[in-house]
Parts: sequence; structure tokens; C-alpha cells
Amino acid sequence: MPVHNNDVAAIFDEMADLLELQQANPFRIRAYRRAAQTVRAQPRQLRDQIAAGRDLEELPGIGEDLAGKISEILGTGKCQALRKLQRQVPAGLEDLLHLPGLGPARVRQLRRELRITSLAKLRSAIDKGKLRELRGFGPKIEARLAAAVANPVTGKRMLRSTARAYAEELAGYLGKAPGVSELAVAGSYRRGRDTIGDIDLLVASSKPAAVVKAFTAYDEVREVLAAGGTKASVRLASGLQVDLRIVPRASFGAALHYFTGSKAHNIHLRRMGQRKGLKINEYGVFRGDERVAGKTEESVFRSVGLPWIPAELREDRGEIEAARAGRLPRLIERDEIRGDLHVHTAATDGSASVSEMSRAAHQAGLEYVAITDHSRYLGAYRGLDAARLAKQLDEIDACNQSGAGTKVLKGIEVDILEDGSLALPDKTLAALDLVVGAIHSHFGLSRRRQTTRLLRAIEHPHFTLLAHPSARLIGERDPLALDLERVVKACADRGCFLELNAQPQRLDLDDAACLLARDQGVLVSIASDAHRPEDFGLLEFGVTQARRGWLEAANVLNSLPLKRIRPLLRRTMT
Ligand code: DGT
Ligand code: CA
Ligand code: CA
Repeated sequence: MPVHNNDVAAIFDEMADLLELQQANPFRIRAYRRAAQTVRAQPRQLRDQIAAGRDLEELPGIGEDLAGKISEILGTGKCQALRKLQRQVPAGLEDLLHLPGLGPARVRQLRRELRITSLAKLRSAIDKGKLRELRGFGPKIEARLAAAVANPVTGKRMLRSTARAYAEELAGYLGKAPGVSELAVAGSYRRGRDTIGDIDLLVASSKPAAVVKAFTAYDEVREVLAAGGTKASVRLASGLQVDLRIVPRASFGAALHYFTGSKAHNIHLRRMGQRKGLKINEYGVFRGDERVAGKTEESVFRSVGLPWIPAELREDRGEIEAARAGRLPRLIERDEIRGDLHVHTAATDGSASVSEMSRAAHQAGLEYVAITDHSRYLGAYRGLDAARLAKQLDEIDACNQSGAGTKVLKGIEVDILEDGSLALPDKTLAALDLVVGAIHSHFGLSRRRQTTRLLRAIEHPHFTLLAHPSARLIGERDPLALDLERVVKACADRGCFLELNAQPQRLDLDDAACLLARDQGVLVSIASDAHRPEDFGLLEFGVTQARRGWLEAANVLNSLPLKRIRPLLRRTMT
């Protein structure tokens, strides 16, 4: 991989940050910052310049020492001096530096005033509401940090939920740029993928040059990667790359379709067009030189005889054939979700009481929630034993009798043990409205043993619903090795259900697994796994994932009203 000027500049910036954290000599800090700017501002790649005989020391602010470091980075991709600095600074502090809105000064302040030296400590300070008490840390910064800490960047791809905050803020800003009549976020973001490589912004404007100027001047831009007359790419302080395209109004629909992708979907549609003698590209649909469609996406699809296809389906996984046959699914929508079957309280690792969660669910427009705190197991959480669960059931009765908030069902998130048995006695489980089983241990079993373990759990007479079936944590933990098809079939046979956990780092079932559930007629519970009152907002991410998996309301367990869902939940309990 050739080393780019941006990589060199990023290393110098990082060194400047680390030096500043150590309160090193200000001249030294400034020298690295200046070098980063100089390198970034170069119109040509330094490695090409060197190859053409350029002496690096001719560059402003670059002396012998920095020139040597640049050569080292270009040659090896690394810098020993950076490694040395990294060893001097605790790793946790360096993680903090990479969060949006946190520079060396703020990181120092956090350490000094709240003794925060890691992401975990920052998260706990945010949860306790301590951050907003600091001078210079308003609620806006706090909210942004809370999102970033909850949804860390995963490898090179970013969780869609994390990207959303950045994308929406930027879109709001750019919408006010000169001559903008339309604006949309396209790409994998619009298709609702769980992670995104970059953000693709599309704008219709009569003044493209002015829009590019406004875009590159956005105050979160850390680097301008490219800027031309009708397009530009930048990297934001968060590390997120944003590609911008500006098109005339008459091309907006065609461009939106093109940049929404996926590439495979685009190619398929373009081939259909070719068979009709049409040329489809980002500027429109053309017969010869004549533009026959392109102002709206509908017009593009219509030109090849298709109805509009929802963006979440555009992966060339049969959506074009389904559209042609008039068999597109009517995808589930957030307002069709009537309840939530996976919710925690402060009795285990949540933050609020039963009645607080019930009231929050009411505000989120839900008709019912199931409280499903953790069972006691391994001591990993303050899990419920039979006695504490009995106490919680009284609390739920009292909450339901008070009539305030949403109707509360009695559940448990019970651990599925290594051998497939459940962590609480049958008698205890029998008293509940539903039993949500989950794997929280022994992730590394072989495919055969993991499958057997789950099949045994599903056989249990009180088992209702399998939570986050693959147990993956995006960017952190791989999905279990599993014969998912057999697990889904077992659920179908036993009248059990599968969860689509809406936590942004889980989104588990994934889209392909949703399709499997649908094909086997297993209803899916889209669940927030809420740990705090505001977490019901996460349901939206679950709905997006379900749409990518072609699910309609008829495939979704918690689109049913309470009256109809109760008997289904108890079906396996006899
Ligand atoms: P990402 O960013 O990796 O999460 O995925 P996308 O799908 O957003 O991909 P990206 O950002 O590279 O490009 C945005 C869209 O532009 C892509 O979904 C389809 C369209 N596109 C990009 N390259 C091509 C191409 O070579 N041919 C066609 N037909 N479309 C393309
Ligand atoms: Ca993209
Ligand atoms: Ca892109």
C-alpha cells in the first residue's frame, strides 16, 4: 500500500496531540502541526515529488529531522518517534483523543478534574451526568461523546447509527448552501446497512461551485481529500469520509438512484435498460441523446417498467425480479411496532425502574413491554435469582395496577448454559409471560456443539424467544459458528420466535438471517434491548435491519396487538 500525504500528515498530527497531552515544549508541538499542514497542502504526492528529485527540506517548515521522518513514513508506513510517544501515554488516553470533539486540552481536563483515563471511565462519567458539570462541556458535546462511546468506530467501517449524527448535522448545514433545492444521503447509508464505509451526499443545486466551497469550509472538516467543480470528498474530525456530488435538478432522481446503489443493483438495472435501448447513468435515462427520465427515482424505475423499489432492498438479491412480478414486500415500518419484548431495569444492568421504563415505552408509542432482566449466572451481572425475580413480578403487578404507562409483561433474559439448559428452574420460568433465552458465554464452541446447545434450549417447554441469535458484536466479536437453518427450523417446529436485537452494535438477526426466518414462517421480535428509558429510540435501527431482510408486518411478532400476542407467547408453555 503506497503511503499518501494524508497518512504522513495524520501521523504528525497524532504526534502533536500526544506531545500536547504531555505538555511538551510548545515549539515542538507547533513544528509537528505545521508540518502536517504543509504535507497536507501539497498538490502532488510527496513520494512522486521525491522520485522526481525534489528535496523535502525545501518545503516550508521542514528541516532535516522532519524530512528524515517523512522519508521513514513513506518507506515503512510507520514512525518510530510516534511509537515512542505512544508508549509514554496510557493507551486509554489515546483512545479518548480519537473521539469527536476531544482534543488534548479537553482530555487533560477530563483526567485532571474527573480522573477519566479510558473510554470505560468516560462512559461511566457520562452515565452519572458528571460531564455536563465541567466547564466548557455543554450538553451537545456530552451527547456526541455518549454516542461515540456507545458506538465505537469498528475497523474502517463505522456503525450506521454513529454516522447518522454526523450525516444529519452536515446535511442540515449543507441544505442552507446557495441554490440547493434537493439534498439526500445516498450510498450504503440510505440502504440501511449496519456499517458504512463512507457517506455519499447528493445535492441538486444551480450553484455547484458555491456548494463545494461551503462543504469544504464546514467546521468539522479535518482534511479535504479532493475538490472539483461538481464534487468533493472530505474527511471529518470523526474520521468519517464524506463524498459529495452536485447535479442539476433534472438529474437528481437518476443521481440518487446511481449513488444509492448497490453497485450490483445498478448494473442489473442498467442491463435491463440496455435491452430496451436505454442508457441509464447518474445524469438520467437516455434514448439516444434525448433524456427520457431522471428527475425522480420513480421515473428511472418506470423507464424500465418497474415500480419504485425501497432502498433497503437494492442489493440485487431478487428485488428487481420481485418488482417485475408485482411481488415486492410491503416492508415493516416503525409505527407498525406495537410493543417491545426485551427490556432491562436497574434490577440488573439497566438504569431505571419498571414503571419508568413502562412510562418511556408509552411515550415511544408502544402498547406493551416485556421486562426481561438477566438471570443469575456466572456473577457477570447482578442477575436475578428466583427470589429477586418474584419481587420484580410484584413490582410489575403494581405498575400494571397503577394504570400509568404501557402494559408490562413478565419475562426474563435467561442464560442458555453450555449444555443448552436454562439458568433458572422450570418452576420459576413457568410463572412468566415469556422466556427470552440468550447466549452470554462459551462463544467459541464448535458449530456442531453450538447448534446442539441451541436446539436443546429451544426444546425446553418454557422457551419462547431466542435473543440476539448470533451473539455478534460488530467490530468486536464474530457471530457464533452455527447451523442457523436448523435453529430456525426448530423455532418453527416448536412455535418459538427469533429476536432481531436493535442495539446498533448487535443488529442481530442480520439481513440474511431475517430472510431465513421469513422463509420458515418464524416470526421475528424486533427488540430494543433497552437499558435506559431513551433506548426505545433504537427500535428504528432494528426496523431498518428488518426491512433489509424483506420483513413485512406479518413477519414481525411485536407488530401484533397485546390481545393476539399473549396466547402466542404462551403457546409453548404447558
Ligand atoms: P460503502 O461506502 O462501502 O458502505 O458502500 P456504498 O454502497 O455506499 O459504496 P460507495 O460509497 O463506494 O459508492 C456509492 C454508490 O455509488 C454505490 O452504492 C453504487 C454507486 N457506484 C459506485 N461505484 C460504482 C460503479 O463502478 N458502477 C456503478 N454502477 N455504480 C457505482
Ligand atoms: Ca458509501
Ligand atoms: Ca463513497
